[in-house]
Amino acid sequence: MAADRPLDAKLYSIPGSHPAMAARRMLELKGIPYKRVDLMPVISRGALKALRFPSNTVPSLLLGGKKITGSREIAREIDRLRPEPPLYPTEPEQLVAVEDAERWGEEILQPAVRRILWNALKRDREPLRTYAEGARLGVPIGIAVKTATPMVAAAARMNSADDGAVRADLAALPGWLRRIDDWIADGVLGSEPPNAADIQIAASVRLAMTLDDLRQLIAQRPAGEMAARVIPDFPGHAPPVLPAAWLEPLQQSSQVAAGG
Ligand SMILES: N[C@@H](CCC(=O)N[C@@H](CS)C(=O)NCC(=O)O)C(=O)O
Repeated sequence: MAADRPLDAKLYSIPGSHPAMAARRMLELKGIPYKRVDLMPVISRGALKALRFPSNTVPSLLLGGKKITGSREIAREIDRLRPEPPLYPTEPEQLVAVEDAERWGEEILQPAVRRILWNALKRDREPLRTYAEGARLGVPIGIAVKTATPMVAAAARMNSADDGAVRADLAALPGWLRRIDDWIADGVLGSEPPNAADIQIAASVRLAMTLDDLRQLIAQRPAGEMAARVIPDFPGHAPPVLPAAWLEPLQQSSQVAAGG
């Protein structure tokens, strides 16, 4: 039976990468053993290009001899090769809802959380070492952090993590969290075992919760609880560093949600 065929998997990741964490959880959920290769941000692009993956971002996965790039593409290929437990519902209306939520998670939430993190790391690169916990980067992490300033600047620039964009992301975050809470209430998200949209969205919410600036404002609501359940451990911890004024919309919305 195809489901029982041993699968050879090698996952290319970057420390702190939330879509790579999503791919890890999917592989774990399906019981597919994998080898993880940790790459340094920015440098990863050249490495993945040289390895001839379809694109130069992580997650990239070598699975059963096939090269796949992208968290949504990986979800589909893993589900095709290992159907149980399913990552997508079979009922057509539910499938559309889960695929819509998954796409939104990848296209809207995921890049926003990436921008927020790089903006925070640009202000203080010291927490980088915590995101690299357990990673094998080929250089001692102390040296990597000490020499990280140009890499962080390049990553922030490549991801458009400028102040204007990140302030706008933080202003939009309350609405995005409400949308996730609503999906949970409607049963689109929050299934057990998690579906592809749960994992895609949980990875971003969980990464946001590694920032002290955001964790308390997210953790108590359904979106935060779902993220912690789907991804119990996400290495990384960034002390407060974002301007207080940028966090006001989120603070106000969490007071409203708490009835304060
Ligand atoms: N939307 C893509 C995200 C790909 C992506 O931007 N990954 C980041 C890490 S979170 C990356 O590879 N960054 C390295 C770079 O752009 O140099 C997915 O879900 O797979």
